[in-house]
Amino acid sequence: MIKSCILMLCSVFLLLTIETAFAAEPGYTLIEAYQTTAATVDGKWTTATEWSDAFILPMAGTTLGANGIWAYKMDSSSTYLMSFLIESPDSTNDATDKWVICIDGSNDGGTAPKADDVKIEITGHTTLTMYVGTGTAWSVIANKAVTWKDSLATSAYNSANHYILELKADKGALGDWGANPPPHGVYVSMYDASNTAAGTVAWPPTSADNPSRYGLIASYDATVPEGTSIAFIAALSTFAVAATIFMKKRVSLPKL
Ligand SMILES: [Ca+2]
Ligand SMILES: [Ca+2]
Repeated sequence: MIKSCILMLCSVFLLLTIETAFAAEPGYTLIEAYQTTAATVDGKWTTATEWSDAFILPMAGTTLGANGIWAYKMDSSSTYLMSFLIESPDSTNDATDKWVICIDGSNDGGTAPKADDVKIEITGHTTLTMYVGTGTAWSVIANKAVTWKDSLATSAYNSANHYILELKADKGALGDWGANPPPHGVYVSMYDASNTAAGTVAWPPTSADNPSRYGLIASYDATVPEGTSIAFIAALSTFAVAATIFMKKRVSLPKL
């Protein structure tokens, strides 16, 4: 028990150190899970366990459910494909519905997007636009081999028909930061034009235009045993995040 407590405190300290060093939005942290199953980009859970090997977070609040979730995992086998899943409660096809994923590749923050920051924006369920930072704003660039699909489907998190996005992006092609391991800044959002009261629902609830307040992919983890779900319940508490990482790491720690 004493060893466990020491390890827990070390994990918390390490995470707090990481967050301080990289100035990410406090409490919005995940780790890069290495996949055991390759996702099929078809806008739905192709199998019941397609995303069970990913790090899964609530889009808002602390509950994984119908209000929205997102998930991230990595295929490091050859092309460093980042795979993303976002589920929105949205069920209406509007021309200005929007998905956004931003990556701060070098995780160097800044209050405006820089050359190592990319924004992937999908509008109206039809059109992908990609941007790179200029130092002061976003500039449109050609799609860097990002593949995506969204569709109306059900899932274990929402039994009603709702929009589900699946997207893959090759780290090595996205930006000049290359296929480096984390840390990376990350921001994801969804917007339903039929629900303007909700507005843009984002993780973290900040701005795509301000990398210094993105969330943080703090590190990577290749120790997830095959078939083990690492679905994450509560993202808002730094200590909960640290505890979760501790619980995962504990599997592979040598006995003291
Ligand atoms: Ca799928
Ligand atoms: Ca909509």
